Amino acid sequence: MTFSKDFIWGAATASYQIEGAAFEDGKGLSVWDRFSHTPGKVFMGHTGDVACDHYHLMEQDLDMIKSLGIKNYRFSISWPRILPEGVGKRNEKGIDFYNKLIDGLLNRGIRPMMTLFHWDYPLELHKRGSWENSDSPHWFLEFASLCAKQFGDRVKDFIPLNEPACFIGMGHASGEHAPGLKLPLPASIAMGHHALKSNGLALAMLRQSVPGVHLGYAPNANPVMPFTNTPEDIQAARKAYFRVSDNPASWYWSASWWSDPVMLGHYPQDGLKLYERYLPKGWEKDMPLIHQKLDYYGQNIYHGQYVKAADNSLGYEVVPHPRGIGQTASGWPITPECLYWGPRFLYERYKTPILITENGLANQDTPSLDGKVYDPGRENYVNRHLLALKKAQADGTEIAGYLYWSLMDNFEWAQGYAHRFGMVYVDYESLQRIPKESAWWYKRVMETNGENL
Ligand code: GCO
Repeated sequence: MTFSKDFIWGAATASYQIEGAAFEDGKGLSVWDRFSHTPGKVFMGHTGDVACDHYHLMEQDLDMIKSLGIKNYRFSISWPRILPEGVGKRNEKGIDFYNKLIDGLLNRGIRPMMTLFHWDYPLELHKRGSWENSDSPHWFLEFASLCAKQFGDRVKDFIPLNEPACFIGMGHASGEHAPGLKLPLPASIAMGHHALKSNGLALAMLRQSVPGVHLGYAPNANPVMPFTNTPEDIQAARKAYFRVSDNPASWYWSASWWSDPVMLGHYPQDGLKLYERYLPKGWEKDMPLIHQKLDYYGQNIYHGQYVKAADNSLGYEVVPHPRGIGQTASGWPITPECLYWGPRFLYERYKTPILITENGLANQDTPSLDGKVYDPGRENYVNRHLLALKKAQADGTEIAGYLYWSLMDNFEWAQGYAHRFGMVYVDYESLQRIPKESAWWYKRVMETNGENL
């Protein structure tokens, strides 16, 4: 068995990471605009003010996407670009920008896959309490409805939320990301619930108002993988993957907390035991709304951790990575089997085709004297991860597709421009784009539907 005929091959980006034009054409501010301008928050004081300047270079980028053979392109909407204050008055120039992007994609035969929210939360709504405010799901619904109305005639793939674990946890609990808050548990857990409710409201609305829509989700949680293929180790890994952490400082790193409510209609039992008391009053009545049918269940997967069965209270123990394991330029271990076990365990639990909404690596890329950018490390990484995904499919896991993160080098959040995740190299001074050698290799993979792997 191989990848399905209608396998979704493509690449992904996010608005704040590539667009630039942060203060132009009526765009409102996001929490990232403020955070990146706060001294000490982002590597070397980098900001997304210009980023890849995709806002101005969009036509050229569209031609590039086409030339790279990318048929499915996942991008996100900057909420304050189209609703400068988050709700209320809309910004026509922002809406025009996305209309041109969508039309440009469709004219070139590329399917637009729209993430509604990839972290650039409107600063005005942040001031009103952001996700903690019980009105916030309705603010999100207003934004999502505007997107459905303006773009839903042409866009048929919507992913309302990207990685709630990160924008709630890293944004509002650990404070490493915008808006940089370190809130106590009751606040951050309530925020998480409101984010899930926002997701539910948006999904239900999109299902109703966009004919022929496909709906997804893009959470993240590093897969846990069995050290050996014994049933005991496999069960230990499954258990560890879906366990909710009892460490209050890292409660949000959990596959099940963010996905069981959406996919199964309830919070995981172990999580409720620990954190139910922090959920907002009346949370139970939101569960039917939070529980929505998805057409594909997305996951952003970059690396995983091995465990083996153990005779302790958890039933498993972490197996350290082998000495000298390959690492990406961001220090992440290279563990290709994460694209086997992650999808397999998620499919078993949620019974919905798996879309890899992000996978990729940061690499030390720099143009050579001949002007080309050689990145065999990226080819090796993607090749190995795709083989693992192919094996998962062969073993019965339904895989909807694979989107490489990222189309081009971009603003890597708190790491600024230090990490290059792109298939296309970006010179941030001249804004020149150079497809890396891996991009041409990936083009062949997509053309042959992975047959050449
Ligand atoms: C994500 C992030 C991306 C990152 C990528 C690499 O969805 O994880 O949203 O924006 O750039 O994951 O860290």
